[in-house]
Amino acid sequence: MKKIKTLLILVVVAFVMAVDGCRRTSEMLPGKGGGDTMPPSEGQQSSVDTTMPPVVSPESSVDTTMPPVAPPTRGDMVLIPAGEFQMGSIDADADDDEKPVHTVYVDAFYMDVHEVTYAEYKAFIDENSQWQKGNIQAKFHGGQYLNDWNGNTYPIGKANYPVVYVSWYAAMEYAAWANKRLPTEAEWEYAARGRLKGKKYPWGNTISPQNANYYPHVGEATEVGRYAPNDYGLYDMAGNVWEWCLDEWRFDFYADSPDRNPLSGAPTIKWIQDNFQSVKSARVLRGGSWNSQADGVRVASREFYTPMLTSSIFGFRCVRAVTP
Ligand SMILES: [Ca+2]
Repeated sequence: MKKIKTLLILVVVAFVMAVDGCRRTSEMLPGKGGGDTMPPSEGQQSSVDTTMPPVVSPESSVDTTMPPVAPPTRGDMVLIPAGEFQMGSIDADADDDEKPVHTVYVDAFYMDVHEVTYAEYKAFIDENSQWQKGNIQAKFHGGQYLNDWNGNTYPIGKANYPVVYVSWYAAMEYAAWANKRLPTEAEWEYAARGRLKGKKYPWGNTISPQNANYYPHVGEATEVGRYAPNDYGLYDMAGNVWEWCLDEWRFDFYADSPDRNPLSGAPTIKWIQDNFQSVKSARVLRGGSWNSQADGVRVASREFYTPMLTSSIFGFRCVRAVTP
């Protein structure tokens, strides 16, 4: 069912992109999202904080034994130690593409504690004019890139909200600029599980509006870090905005994926980093959004879209290798 549904969605997306430049994409996003709610329109501000977010060196943020006691500073990362986990799910809400559950080992990596924010993204486009709203190449977005920005100015009051309307290409370019990269799908799920074994969510098996931003409780994205982090200190791994991953989406990837550092669609991470501008195949998204029902924000839930797609529910966060 999931495969049929998603293939149909891709066909429809491709058709619309051909007909009207993909202007309607956010109105037909995943059925898991629980509705076609469009985000409220935002006012624009004339001046914003363009200060670069502080970059915390990996060496200074390796203590992951305790979760942060205060909201993280923008730019913070935490160490996700190497280890094995059971990837996928067979719980009652699991889709077929989450099976079989299989053992995966991932190397250690650093991960952004929160989704990339508007303020962080602005620092990127201020230094990289070719990725500004008026300059980005058409092939790198689906027609709504930075749709809620006024030129290079993000919506008023949204500095610490997750940036949205960013394509996979834009997320890849941002990550390279930040000396980071997007997570693999396996890294993302391993980190989201937060040392828990076999649980549905980053904190356990039940969910309430106090745990995360998911449908229909808030109706729009919230400031990053508003909800409690998981045991690694990662915020909003369930809900708020979907997060682009490196991998090419394959329905049956789990049936034959490598058991160490799996990656779909490329021989190496470096290959994707070096060739991402020529990538055409669908990319994985994880974590669900403010527009996803509870089953869509489970740690094992998988979604995918063309890398051009921009939407009010799609954002990202980055990771960095421990040893470059
Ligand atoms: Ca998220």
